[in-house]
Amino acid sequence: MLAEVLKSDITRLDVDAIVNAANRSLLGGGGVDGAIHRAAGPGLLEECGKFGHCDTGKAVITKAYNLPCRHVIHTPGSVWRGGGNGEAELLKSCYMSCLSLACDYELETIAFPSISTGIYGFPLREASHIAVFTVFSWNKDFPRKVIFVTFSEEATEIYREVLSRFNVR
Ligand code: AR6
Repeated sequence: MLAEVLKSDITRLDVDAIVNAANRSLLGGGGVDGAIHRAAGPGLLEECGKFGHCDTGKAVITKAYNLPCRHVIHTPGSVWRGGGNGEAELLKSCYMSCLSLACDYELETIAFPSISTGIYGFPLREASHIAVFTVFSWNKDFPRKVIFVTFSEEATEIYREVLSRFNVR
């Protein structure tokens, strides 16, 4: 698996799929979800509405409308409630569900934001370990490359440090 950390607004990336840190209604919100819906335009909301909802830890795939990427994979992340309520397992499940869709659709490159670490309050360091470990445990043919998209200096440093332990070439 090829993997890199990129500090960027995920809506600007021209990749096969970007992941949206959504909520179970799939009807948009703040954070990266709001940015993705704003940049994609109303077609995305209309398509999301057809799913009804999506459980925490699962994922759905849509078209990308006005975004430069080809698909958007929407996954409702786990809400942090202190750590003893299955939050880590659910966050891992988010990454697995997205990777599984990328595999089904034979997507080469997928970009993840740091799911659950904004409004949902998941501690960044623990979330980055789950993200990187889950991606490197994935051993199917697709995706071939994962981009961990960070939005702050702190997240960028943490992800680079965690990734450097796996990316020994
Ligand atoms: N590009 C890349 N990363 C971003 C961007 C962006 N444009 N904007 C924010 N981030 P959050 P959550 C980072 O709050 O915690 C929404 O209302 C941000 O710095 O977007 O999973 C949904 O509808 C943080 O590290 O998602 C849900 O209700 C990470 O993305 C709820 O928020 C995730 O922060 C989901 O909360």
